[in-house]
Amino acid sequence: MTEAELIAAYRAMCLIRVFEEEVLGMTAAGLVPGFVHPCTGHEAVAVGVLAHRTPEEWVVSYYRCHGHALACGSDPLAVMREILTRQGGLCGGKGGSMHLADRANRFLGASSIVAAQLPISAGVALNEQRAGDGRAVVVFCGDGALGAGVAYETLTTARHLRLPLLVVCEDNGWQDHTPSHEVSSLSPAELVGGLGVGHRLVDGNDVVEVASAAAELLAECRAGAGPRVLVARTYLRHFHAQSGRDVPPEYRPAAEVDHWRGRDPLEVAANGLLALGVDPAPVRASAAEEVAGVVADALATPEPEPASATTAVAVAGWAGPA
Ligand SMILES: Cc1ncc(C[n+]2csc(CCOP(=O)(O)OP(=O)(O)O)c2C)c(N)n1
Ligand SMILES: [Mg+2]
Repeated sequence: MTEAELIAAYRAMCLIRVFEEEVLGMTAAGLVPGFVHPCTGHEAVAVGVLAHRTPEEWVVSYYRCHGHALACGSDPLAVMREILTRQGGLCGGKGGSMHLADRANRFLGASSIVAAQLPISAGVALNEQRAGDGRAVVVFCGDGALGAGVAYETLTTARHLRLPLLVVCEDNGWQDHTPSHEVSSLSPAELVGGLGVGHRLVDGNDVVEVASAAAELLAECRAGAGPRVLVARTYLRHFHAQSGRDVPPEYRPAAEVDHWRGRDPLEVAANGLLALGVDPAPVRASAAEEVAGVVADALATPEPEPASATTAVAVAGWAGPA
């Protein structure tokens, strides 16, 4: 990464972090309908991978999707309005936190059903392969999702058809309230390796390492080598579906939390900037200032008119179920 690229990546990561912290604060205040799955700690994965997708390439996500949408280029105000279910939200304020989608930025959508995004993304990759334009598709998933039956089917089918699909596994070591090692004795990399799918294991808290591996894997996908998996080892700073700013202390071992707090992706990137002689503080401050404006605007936006409930929920021309 060049200095300018690292500054841009650091700013994007800061924006996601502050955005998520604001969302958690508003969740605690009862302002956010439904569940919120924060991505604090995962920022380097979203920003590093999406630094290398082209604007025409589709991205598919899961419920922990705010950072993915923002890193795809979605307007932070439209994302915040969607999470708060307000007018002008990405989906008209009808989808909420877990169902962000932004066609203009080729963010196909997020699924709240664990692993459901994987076969969907394989279908998109099949479409891209048939179009023959050399585009790849990026899909994000958790480490638990790779244990689902559809993950096996997606990877084996994608390998057989040589689909241009980059699966990005955000391996945070947890699956809801259960540590991953209590669910499977195979790591994501072992599981994927066993299926014969090419993969890379990276430090998901180092945006430079993530970006460089993603660039290589995306190039392989575009060149017709078949699917690839990027396993990014990381950690969630908050917890699964948190309803306030503070992590309940009984939830995670303190030593584990401390270990990962010492490996914060924002600090890793900030240290990289300092090593280049760049002060990260104003970069972070400008991201925070932007988010403060977004929060104020979104909170001042009214909820959708009830009459809009039936608009834009079906493909134009579709007459409804027979
Ligand atoms: C099909 C299905 N089963 C169960 C759930 C409940 N659930 C939501 S998230 C989750 C854990 C997923 O863990 P992982 O894939 O590691 O993603 P993470 O939440 O850690 O990002 C479960 C079991 C669900 N949403 N969908
Ligand atoms: Mg997980």
